[in-house]
Parts: sequence; structure tokens; C-alpha cells
Amino acid sequence: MIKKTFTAVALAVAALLAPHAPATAAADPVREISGHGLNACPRPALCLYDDHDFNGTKDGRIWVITGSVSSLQASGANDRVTSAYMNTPTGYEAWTYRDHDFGGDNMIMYFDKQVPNLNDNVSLKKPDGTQFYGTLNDAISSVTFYTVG
Ligand SMILES: [Ca+2]
Repeated sequence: MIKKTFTAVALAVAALLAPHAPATAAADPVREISGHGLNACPRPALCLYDDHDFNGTKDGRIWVITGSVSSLQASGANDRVTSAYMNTPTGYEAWTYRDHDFGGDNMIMYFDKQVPNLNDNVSLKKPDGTQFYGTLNDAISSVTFYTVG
């Protein structure tokens, strides 16, 4: 009798949890593709490349961002990105952050912005909004991606 009740409860819990799984998968804001160059980046998206100059002339890892992600750890992109391309029309913005959970120094990406090498000094902002020039190579850990206006 106890076992039967337990099974019924387990089935009820499974039924409650099941509808959430497909929604999570469909909303995944990061996917990885292999390629090189600006043309490899789908639109609209922020593309984060494993190597400088958008992976140069050889195919490599590209993480395609289409929504905000609080940690790039699960996608394998954490602290790896060396170049970035914002392949969107106007009306999109993306902020790339040094730390997880949208923390630390950040770099703002807007339509058609290309950053071929994050070893070079780029315009960054501290969490308090102070602007400075610094590098963000192999450092990006979280990203916001959204439409504005
Ligand atoms: Ca980091």
C-alpha cells in the first residue's frame, strides 16, 4: 500500500516537471557552431569566437548568443573568447561581462560592431559605470542580449 502510494506521488511529480523541460531547451540563449569569419555568424546574434580575427582562416568554435546568459560555463565558452562580432541591425544591444552573473568590467556591443582581438585595448566600463581602456581576452563569463527602444 505504501509502495503504491509512493509510485502515484512519483508519477504526479513527474507529470508536473515534464512540461518545463522543452521550454528550457527552446529558450537556450547560447549555441555553438564551427566556422570562421564574419559570414559564419548568423543574424541577428552576437558571435563570440574562440580565436582572434574571428577565428582567422580556419574553422573554430563560435558561440552564437541570442539571449542573456548568466554563465558561459555550461556552453564551454567561459574565459575563452578572443574576438566578437555583433551581427544585428540597430535596436539590439549586448553587454559582455568579465564575471558570471553580469558582474565585473563590461564591454558594450551594438549593431555591426567588430572586435577582432580582445588582447587589444577596448573601451570597457567598470561596474560603477566608469569608462576605461583595457583588455578582455579569455575573460568573458556572462552576456546580456536584448532589444532596445
Ligand atoms: Ca571571467
